[in-house]
Amino acid sequence: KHQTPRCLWFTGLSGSGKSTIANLVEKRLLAEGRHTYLLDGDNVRHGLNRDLGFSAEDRVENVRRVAEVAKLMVDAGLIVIVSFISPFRDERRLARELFKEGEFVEIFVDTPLAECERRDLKGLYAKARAGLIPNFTGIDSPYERPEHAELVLDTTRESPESLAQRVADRAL
Ligand code: GGZ
Repeated sequence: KHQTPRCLWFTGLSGSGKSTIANLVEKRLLAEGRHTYLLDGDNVRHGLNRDLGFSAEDRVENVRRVAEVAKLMVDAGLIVIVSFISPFRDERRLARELFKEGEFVEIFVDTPLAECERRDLKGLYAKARAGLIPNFTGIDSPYERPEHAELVLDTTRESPESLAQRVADRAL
């Protein structure tokens, strides 16, 4: 089936819903016969980037490598879905600059910190508040909100399914 290669780049806090929505987008695109690949912490931080932690420097390198891999996959014709906190504006700009006009779609999963912390699905915020996880994004490491995202998703007002449908529509 014909497809326009793209990079769907999710950014947002830990627990904002990036992975949930990204996985639903992939399902939706696969159901339409598209060829996709999902890059996220599970398949990247345990392999290619297992030498990297969560210092500002390591996050920048994490995101730089992910962007380069995404670029290769887009060149190979895939719709690449990228799901990392990617907290710094500069590194997201550098990622965008690797791609042709229109290929890079920045998707800000704009769940407020208070809501991520209230949900705390993995108990990480509680640990971070207790000082057990240093450099935790939103607690003692910054998250720079995107200013030019193509899509801003409000998970407090819309279901993951309907948000995923809106993202998938950008790639269909
Ligand atoms: C933020 C951390 C940290 C720290 C471990 N800060 O909710 P999760 O668990 O599954 O997603 C978070 C993930 C973030 O990794 P990324 O590669 O997306 O980050 S970045 O783009 O900034 O490089 C969280 C877990 O790793 N985690 N320690 N200190 N999140």
